Order: sequence, then structure tokens, then C-alpha cells
Amino acid sequence: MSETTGSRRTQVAIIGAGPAGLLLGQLLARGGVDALVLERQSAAYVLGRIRAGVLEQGSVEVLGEAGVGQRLLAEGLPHEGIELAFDGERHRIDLAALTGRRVTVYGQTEVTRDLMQARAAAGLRTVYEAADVSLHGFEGSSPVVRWREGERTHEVRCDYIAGCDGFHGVSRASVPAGALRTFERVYPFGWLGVLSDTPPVSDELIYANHPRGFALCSMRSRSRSRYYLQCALDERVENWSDERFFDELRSRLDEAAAARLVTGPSIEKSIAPLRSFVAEPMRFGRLFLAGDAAHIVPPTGAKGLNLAVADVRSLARALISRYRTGDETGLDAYSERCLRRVWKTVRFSWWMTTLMHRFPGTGDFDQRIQEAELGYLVGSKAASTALAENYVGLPFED
Ligand code: RFL
Ligand code: PHB
Repeated sequence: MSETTGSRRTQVAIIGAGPAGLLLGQLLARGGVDALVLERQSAAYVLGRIRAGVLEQGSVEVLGEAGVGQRLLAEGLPHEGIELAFDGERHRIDLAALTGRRVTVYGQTEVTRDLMQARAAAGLRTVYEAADVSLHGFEGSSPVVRWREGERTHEVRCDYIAGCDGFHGVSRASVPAGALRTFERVYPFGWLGVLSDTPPVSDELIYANHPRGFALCSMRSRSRSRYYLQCALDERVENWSDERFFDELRSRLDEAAAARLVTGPSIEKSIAPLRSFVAEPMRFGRLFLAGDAAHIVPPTGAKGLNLAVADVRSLARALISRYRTGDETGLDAYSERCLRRVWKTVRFSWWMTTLMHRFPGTGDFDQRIQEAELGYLVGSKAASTALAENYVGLPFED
């Protein structure tokens, strides 16, 4: 039997040290609210996950408010447009002209690194490699979180628990069955991603619709590229040499882009499944879900990380005002307010996924329909604006 060490107290126990958990910890600390962050993995493991790359302007602003905007401002790449490739040609969507806003290319790894450093510099504690995290008493007034470090079991008493532990985390799974309604769409394909130290094929991101399947040309810097190919769900990374990957990518691009593509050894290669998922509500008593713990979107619209930032912004504001003035209206409105934005974003990501990918079992008719919609999109200011408004990010509600 392992022994339980002395119980400690914090105001908010945050489960998960991904971008959602770390950003919440940072915003709360700046608002004078005490929090402890518990993470199942090591810090190195968390930093090794290659994920998102595009930040909405609103997300950049929130990271600035959290005091971690300096390197982002210096090294992030502002993008004022994206390119859509289909039927052998590329067309630019001028985000800045259509919306007055832009996005910033800055890797999720870098966001996480900045947040980790800010947390360490402020002397705030994160428990990494916290095993068997369990949540108790959140339906009442005194929640407790327990975990194991080696042989020792620890616990923290708190006022609130923030479940920021991603799609496979323990927080959502701790909610009593029946208290939660979930909505899900699993797509019949995945994304095979490659990171390489090669200059990006274009100054802007290219989203390509092609009869062989979707392709995306993204980047992390002027010398590091991130490329994705739509692949079958049962595809295996081992079957994709770098050469095969780049040959396939070239075949899905327009001639000019294919000719410009600079290839080089991959430094990361992985396959991600695509899914849309929403859990309602996002609050149970004193447990609040935020980020991927509550919802997942396919990466086509570059929205997952940005949604996590929007949730956390709202939760931090609500908690800070609860501690400052005792006012709980922000906490009471949290779930509904977030879900309005979540569903709009789920819709956008689903739409962009449907428009850009080749679905198994569909044929030339469906390809022509997609090309017709893309043609309309790039030719109509109204339709381009609708895409651009969503891509740069819908305004925060408060
Ligand atoms: P995370 O990043 O999954 O972090 C959750 C953390 O919780 C920990 N954890 C636990 N800790 C303690 N106890 C437990 N029982 C635990 N269970 C889990 C995990 O180890 C982890 O550290 O969720 P968070 O913070 O909500 O952040 C969400 C984002 O990571 C995610 O939405 C984005 O990466 C999605 N995404 C993209 N989003 C964008 O906004 N723009 C993009 O360009 C973009 N591209 C992408 C993406 C996701 C991708 N994949 C691999 C799914 C591209 C890809 C390929
Ligand atoms: C990325 O750079 O990883 C990225 C960019 C845009 C997306 C998805 C992923 O839509």
C-alpha cells in the first residue's frame, strides 16, 4: 500500500499541462489566483509533440495579456492570406483585406515552451509525471484531486478543478454517466504529417484539394516546413519513406508549387486521425472542462488550439472575478458561452474538411462539386469573406 502524504490546498487544481492548462495557470497567476498544475507526462514529452501551427489574432492577444507574447511577437510569422489550390491552380484568399485581421504562424511547441518558462520564472509549480490522477467531490463544495508520484500518493484540496487534460484525459471521464451529452463525427481518413528543415514551398499556407486527396503546405519558420497529406486510416508511417511522401505531395500540388518544392530529410513523421467531438455541458459542479478535454475539431481549419485559448480566456476571467468580488455569473455562463463559439468552430472545421478532402466511395461527380464550390468561393467576395472571418477567428463574446 502506498501512503498518502499531507494534504495541501490550492484555489484551482488544473489537470493537464498542454497549452490550455498552462495558459490558464498563467492567466490565473496574473489575476492573483493560486493554482497547481498536474501533468501525466514529462515536460520533455509534452514539448516533443508536434501539433498546431496557426494562431488567430485573438489568441496572440490573449498570449500577450498572459505575459508570454515577447518571443511570439519577435519570431512568429504574420500571415495576411492563405492559398487554395484546386483544378491545377492556386488562388489567394486575402485575409487582411477581407477582415482587417491576420493570423500568426508559431508552433504549439513554442507556445508551450514560453508558458513553461513563464511558469518556472514565476516560481509556480507544475507536477510532471503525476500518475493515476483522480478527481473527487466536485459535485459538492470541497473537491479533492489525488495522484501518485512514485510510491507516494498525494492530494490537493481546492475550490475548483479545471479539466485541461485533452481528449483522452481523466476529467471528462470522471463526470457521472448521464450528466454529459456527446456529439461525434469520425472522418474516414487521417493526416500524415512531416516536419523538415527545408524552406517552405510558398510564403503562405497552401490548402490543396486534389483527386488523389487533400494536401497542406505549412511551416514553422522560414527554414522549417510542415507538410500534411490526407491518408487512409489504416496507413502506417513505416510505409512512407521521405521520398514517397514528397513525391505524393508534389503530385497533389499545382505545377509551379511542385517545381518549387524543396525536399529534405524528415525530422518528424506521424499520422493523426480526424474527428469532430463536443461534450455538453462544459461544467459539472466545480469541475470545468476546457480545450480538447471538451471538444475536438479536425485540423483543417487550424482551430483546435485557438478554441482552447478562447475557453481558457473565458474561464480565467470568470474565476478571477469570482475571487475578486464573489460574483459567480461568469462561472455560471461559462459553458453556454463557450459552446456557442465551439459549435460555430466545429461547423467551420467540418465544412472545410468536407470541402477539401476526397471521401472514400465518392467519385468524379463529388470532385466536380467540390471544385465548383471552391471556384465560387474564390470568385465571390461574400463567400471569401465568410471563409476569411472564420479562419482569422470569430470575435470573443465579452
Ligand atoms: P492537449 O495539448 O492534448 O494537452 C492536454 C494535456 O493533458 C495531459 N493529460 C493528463 N494530465 C494528467 N492526468 C491525466 N489523466 C492526463 N491525461 C492527459 C496530456 O499529457 C497533455 O499534456 O490539450 P489542450 O491543452 O486542450 O490543447 C489543445 C491542442 O493541443 C489541440 O487542439 C491542437 O493541437 C489541435 N491542432 C491545431 N490547432 C490549431 O489551433 N491550429 C492548428 O494548426 C492545429 N493543427 C492540431 C493541428 C492537432 C493535430 N493533431 C496531432 C491532433 C495539427 C495536428 C496534426
Ligand atoms: C500546421 O502548421 O501544423 C497546421 C497549419 C494549418 C492547419 C493545420 C495544421 O490547418
